[in-house]
Amino acid sequence: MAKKRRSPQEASRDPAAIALLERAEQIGAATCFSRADQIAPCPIGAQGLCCRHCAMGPCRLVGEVDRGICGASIDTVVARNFARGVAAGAASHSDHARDLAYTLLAAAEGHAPDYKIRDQYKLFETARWLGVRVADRPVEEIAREVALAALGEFGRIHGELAYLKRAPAKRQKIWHDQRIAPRAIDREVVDMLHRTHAGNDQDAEHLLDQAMRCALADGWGGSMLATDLTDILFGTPAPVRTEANLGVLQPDMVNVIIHGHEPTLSEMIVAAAQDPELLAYAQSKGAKGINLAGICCTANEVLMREGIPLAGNFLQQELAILTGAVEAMVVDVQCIMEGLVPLAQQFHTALITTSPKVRVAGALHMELDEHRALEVARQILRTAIDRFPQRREVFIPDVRSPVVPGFSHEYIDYSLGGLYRGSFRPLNDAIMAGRIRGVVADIGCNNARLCHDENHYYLVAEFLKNDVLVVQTGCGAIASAKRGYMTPEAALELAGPGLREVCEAVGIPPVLHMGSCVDNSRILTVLSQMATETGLGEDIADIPAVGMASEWMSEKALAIGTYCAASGVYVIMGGVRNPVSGSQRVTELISDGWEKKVGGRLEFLEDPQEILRRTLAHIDRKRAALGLEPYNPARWGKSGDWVIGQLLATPLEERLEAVYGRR
Ligand code: NFS
Ligand code: SF4
Repeated sequence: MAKKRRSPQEASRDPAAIALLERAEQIGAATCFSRADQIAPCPIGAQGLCCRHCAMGPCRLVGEVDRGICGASIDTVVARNFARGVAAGAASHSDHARDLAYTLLAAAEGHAPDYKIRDQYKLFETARWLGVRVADRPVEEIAREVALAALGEFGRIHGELAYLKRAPAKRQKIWHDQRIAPRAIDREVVDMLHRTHAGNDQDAEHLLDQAMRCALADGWGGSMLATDLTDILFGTPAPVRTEANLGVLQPDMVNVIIHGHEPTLSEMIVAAAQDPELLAYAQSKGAKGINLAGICCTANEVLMREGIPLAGNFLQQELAILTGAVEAMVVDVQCIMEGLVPLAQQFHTALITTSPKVRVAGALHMELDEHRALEVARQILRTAIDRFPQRREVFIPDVRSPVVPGFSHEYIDYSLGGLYRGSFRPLNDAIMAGRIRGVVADIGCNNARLCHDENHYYLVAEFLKNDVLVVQTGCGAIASAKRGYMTPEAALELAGPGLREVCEAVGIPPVLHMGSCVDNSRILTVLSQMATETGLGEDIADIPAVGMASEWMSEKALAIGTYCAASGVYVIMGGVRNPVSGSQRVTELISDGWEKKVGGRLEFLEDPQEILRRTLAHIDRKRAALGLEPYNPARWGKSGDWVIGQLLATPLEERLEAVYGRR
């Protein structure tokens, strides 16, 4: 059953994407957008009702059929499908962390000469959490032991993950009482796969408890380690100013897109792109220079630390190639569409895989070797430069926005403390006083079944109007970057009066880019620090905050949603159909059931207005539970700066609407 073909304007809210979708139609190129129009989602699988866990099946539990051949119930099948998704997501983030630990180990032992310890302070802090002695020892020795201790967390024999201690005491107690404190990262993933094998754990609630434990091993294990190890090797982010959207591609330069998730090779490419020899080589081929731009979370990693511009988010990977201006797209792991291959073949673009784990049939493979990483990066750039003379027609939409990313929790701490001395006190005070109504983390993906970026744009703008501070990572962050929401100036024009006062005082944008998807661990750290400061209760669940992935698509997003819920957060997965809707019981277990057990809940909601309504209601409920004054925007906004803000003739959001059309 083919669906109706969407127009470019129905498929995306981003003008650069719309222009390139029109281009795709002109030249008859297929993209994930056109394929989404062709393939209707299977209604049985979409509700979690199809089991393929053994070869007696697949069993499709519909109509009269309420058990599989083995007798598995609907609740079991739905819970198993969900839990396997969480395990895959947790495995992805965590395996990424493992590779960084090996890179740190190689650097510390002197086998990876191109990598250095760039942030010693972060190394010492990580050492303390992992129980590695710091005092008066050579940095390499500490780094080596930190890498080994990090690797130890994957197969820890006794006890539980070291980083659980970073959560508020009350949260740790909940995990212990519920017996969901993760023991070792690999163990929880393997345990989840084991339990979901045919004929094993067949109690939906018990399966879902393990899904929480497995997800926690990601959030407070794999992802948190990935963030720390990346900061140690490449530096802890601080604000930089750069640009976002496909308009960052340069018509007269060799354009190289770095796409995927791991910064290990892309950081080397950033270094190699400054090599005078390669610049001369590019010039010898008629190009003015080498221009790098990023897609997905590799983009976020090098954006946060090096200020490399963003080309776009998940649904823009194919569109980048459609510009005809990309000489090479270099990919590492995760979120890489195989659809890139046929498209790259229509152009002069070299699609280059680089991870030992990821090959794509039809792509060039140039594998990252840590012993000679910079040399591999140089070879990749030479390959890109060689393609430049083959370039034909170029179509780069003139669309880009300024962006100020780089908000690590350390930087937020510093920027607040810089004014008031110390920690998250000012943020807590602003929430307690009602200047900031609450906090929303809008994270996660794009989904080709939805209108690209629409939910992100709409929800973030609404939250700002309602004095809600927004923090973002992943492709949601890239959406806001492209939309112009991530500059301090945006606060003047978009934010409600209270939020605007705070942003002006501290000099931060009202939407904070906190990094890649593994950097959702930074959000856990911020929430933990807010909960341990006085005034907002004593646990993450007490804070007036909501997490959401308003256009989610990946299993990684399921893992993130689950570990946030298990950490006490109300989480909304937005856009597409509830993947556990086949079972009323599972739907209740992950919402009301989890709220009783762990204080957080997971809901799947398709309608963005409903997401907005429930988010604000939850924030107000949490405020009331803390005994805070009800949110009242009329109290704020009398400062001089605000009056100047009022004088700005047209608010930014209205100007954006004039360009992009009203929602
Ligand atoms: Ni997160 Fe980052 Fe984007 Fe979704 Fe994919 S890139 S890891 S999974 S699509 S946000
Ligand atoms: Fe069917 Fe049971 Fe096999 Fe699943 S595990 S495919 S429900 S027989």
